[in-house]
Amino acid sequence: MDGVADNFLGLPDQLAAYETARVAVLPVPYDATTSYNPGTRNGPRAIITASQQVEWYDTDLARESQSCGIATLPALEPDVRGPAAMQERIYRAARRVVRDDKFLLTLGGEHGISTALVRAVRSRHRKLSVLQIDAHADLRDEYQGSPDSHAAVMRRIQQLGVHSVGVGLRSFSKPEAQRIRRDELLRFTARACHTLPDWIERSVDALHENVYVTIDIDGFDPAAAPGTGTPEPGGLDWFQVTDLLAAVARQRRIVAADIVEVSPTPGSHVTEFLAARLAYRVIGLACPPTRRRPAKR
Ligand SMILES: [Mn+2]
Repeated sequence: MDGVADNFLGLPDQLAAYETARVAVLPVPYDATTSYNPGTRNGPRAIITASQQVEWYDTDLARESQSCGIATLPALEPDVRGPAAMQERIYRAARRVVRDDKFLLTLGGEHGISTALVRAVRSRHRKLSVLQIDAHADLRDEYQGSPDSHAAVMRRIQQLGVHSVGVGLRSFSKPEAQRIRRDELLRFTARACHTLPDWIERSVDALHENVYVTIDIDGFDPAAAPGTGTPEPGGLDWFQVTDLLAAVARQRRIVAADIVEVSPTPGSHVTEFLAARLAYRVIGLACPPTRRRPAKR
């Protein structure tokens, strides 16, 4: 053996080739607007390295999911001209994948990248909702002078006219709380997720036919995912998040996803391993094995 290939899951060439893969993993090591602990630029690299230890057999799905083909794209370099130029660069890279009819899984990087990703996915998929898993509401008009800030990403997505549902929230400002009420946004706090028996059902019911899933890793409890810029106590656990995703996949179509705000911490690989397992689960849920197509005549 030549050793493990340096791509997502460490796949051999025939499963990692872009032309035939149903899934494209896009690393975006970008953290220009991270407010507290920069380091999410190291997220994609750490997640890909961790993914090479992930077992291909998914015990919950009771199948291997890598056979759909998963191509790992080159990391998207930051655009030195600033956040607006970076948004455009991300949009173009994502649009290419979406136009090629592949499932786009983006690894951040900071949460601000999701605006461009959602724009690209919306150009292909109508009836689109965004499902946000996050500790924060991210509904600020701007943050630290930047409209492209991670703390404003769900407001930007709202302004695109894209419907969204949020879960796991437990840290937001008074104006954000007022916006949630005034605009009648469906948002489940982490407390609600821990106490209401039907939060998953109600979340899925509210989603449109096609779903973009944006997972800020800080939606998880810091015990499960400590490596992130702004950890908040009282978060979701692995089974809450994966049960939610399974319910979405059963009743809607997950058309693309991102996992953002992973900030590797020296001495602990917990967060990037969780992110790698989660990315693989999302792929497995979104791209179930297809029946063999009839041979072309
Ligand atoms: Mn967050």
